[in-house]
Amino acid sequence: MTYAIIGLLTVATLIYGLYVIFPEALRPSGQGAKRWAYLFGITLLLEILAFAAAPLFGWWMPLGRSTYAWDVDRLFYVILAVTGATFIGVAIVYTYVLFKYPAHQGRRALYTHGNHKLEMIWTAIPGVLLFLLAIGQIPAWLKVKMHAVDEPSVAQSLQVEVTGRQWEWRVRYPGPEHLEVWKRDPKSALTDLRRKLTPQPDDVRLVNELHAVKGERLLIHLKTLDVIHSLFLPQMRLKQDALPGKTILAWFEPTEANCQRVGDVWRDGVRKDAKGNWVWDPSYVWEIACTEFCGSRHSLMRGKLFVHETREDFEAWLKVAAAKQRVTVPPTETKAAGANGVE
Ligand SMILES: [Cu+2]
Repeated sequence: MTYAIIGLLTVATLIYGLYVIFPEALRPSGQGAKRWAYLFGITLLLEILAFAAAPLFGWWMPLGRSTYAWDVDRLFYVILAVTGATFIGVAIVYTYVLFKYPAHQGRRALYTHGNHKLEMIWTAIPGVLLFLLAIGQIPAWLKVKMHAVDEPSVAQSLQVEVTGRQWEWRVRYPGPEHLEVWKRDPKSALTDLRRKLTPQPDDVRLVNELHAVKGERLLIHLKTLDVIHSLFLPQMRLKQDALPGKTILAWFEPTEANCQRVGDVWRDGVRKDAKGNWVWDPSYVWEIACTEFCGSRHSLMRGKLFVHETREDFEAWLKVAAAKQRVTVPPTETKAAGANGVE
């Protein structure tokens, strides 16, 4: 099916390319030739079929797994309906006109250039549609972009700093003791939020790995060290640009977990089945991507999102991660391993 569609698209592109290079070759040879009407009609039909079949082949967005996912999706579907209906309507009229009025000796085309009434109509209709969409998106925007940053809500949230650089995501969590301080003194969590999570010696640092807790808000202080990057968590429906010189606060709250502890590592790509057992499911591998073309290795700028089932599981992971980064390799061992490549 994929190959069939790619093949058809290639043929269509080739035909169009030939027409551009040799316009005479495809021009209707006689009176009343309708080949263009057929070409555009068939193309439209194939497009509608491909659109209808896409979800069956999994060519669609991943399911949303955050509290505001549906607000974003609803907006997407409304805009898709408006633009889709417009596209199909225009294409049908276009094909009909090609079919009804092919080249005919002695018939003159109708010129509408400078027709005020027509121009008013085709300016007013998109204007009204865009205005309605602009108003309709406000609730979703407010929900995603405006955060309640009062003391009780921040004390119950996790905070993390995510820094984009060419070409990786650097992630910094407060250490386990730091989290204990937040529990004892909720005000300090708010202070840390306002100070954009000032770096501390016991911070836990990771690369291309983001951890969150199911049912808990994760507040992200998003930065970049060099150019503009864009943090994209498809399953969370979070997409936020990182701008040089700015720390931008973003957030999401996952509604499902996707990782499980196995010894001292956490395995992602798992979900809980009806009986409460973890089962492997590739659709639960949740990628972090950069969606701003940021240089030659932009496509390698990807990571993984781990959502823990409980806060306890997250804290257990944080302790393991903190212990791991404190391990230093004694110099003798380094020498024996020939790590510097001289020995
Ligand atoms: Cu990037």
